Amino acid sequence: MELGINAQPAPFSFETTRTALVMIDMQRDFLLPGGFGEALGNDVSQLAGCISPARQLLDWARSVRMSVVHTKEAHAPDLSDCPPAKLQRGAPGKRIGDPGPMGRILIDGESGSDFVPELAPLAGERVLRKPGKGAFYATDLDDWLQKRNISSLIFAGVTTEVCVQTSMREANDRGYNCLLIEEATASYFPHFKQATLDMVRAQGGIVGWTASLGELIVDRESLNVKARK
Ligand code: TIU
Repeated sequence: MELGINAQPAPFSFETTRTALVMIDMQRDFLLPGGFGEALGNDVSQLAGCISPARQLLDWARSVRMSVVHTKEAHAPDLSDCPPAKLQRGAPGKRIGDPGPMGRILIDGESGSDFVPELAPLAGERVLRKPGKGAFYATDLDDWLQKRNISSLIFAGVTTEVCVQTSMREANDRGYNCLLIEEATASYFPHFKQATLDMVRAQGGIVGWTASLGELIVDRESLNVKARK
């Protein structure tokens, strides 16, 4: 199904069968107290507002049978995939692999690394563990998308200027058309989120497009009206 929506800096058109929703790192470690985000000194409450819009976006993607990828930033328990430079970030005792209230910080399999319940993946949706900020670094994501003939990606998740923007830039360089849904992403720093939205869509969409969630939801309702006729 070909859809076209209002977006910035220009309308965004995509074929739903050739598009994937990429939900970036909606994990307890970033969204809840006691995880990696808080260990780095951030106010995690800044991210709460994007959970409900992200869930609406996910419901919409499921309703149009779009491919869904849920990424999680998490490291192997032996830290073999965590470079020393990354390991040394943050205060001693609160670094990656250290014990916290949700298990070892940013370690795969610990409760902190899991998704918040509102954004839990369903069977058939791809869960992609990644050791870096970008979803394409040291993962099979590009191959996985190519095998499915996917050419457009809809992005959401946290944080806007770190893992979301890095992943969008990686995808843009690989030739994907990238759309970021404004309400479904958040930063610990609201002005960084705004700056990221601005820089993505500047220069004629140098990294991609941004759109309000309402553009997609409205479209779904108009599709339902069409389907009833
Ligand atoms: N610290 C921060 O803003 N973000 C991260 O470390 N990872 C993600 O953005 N997922």
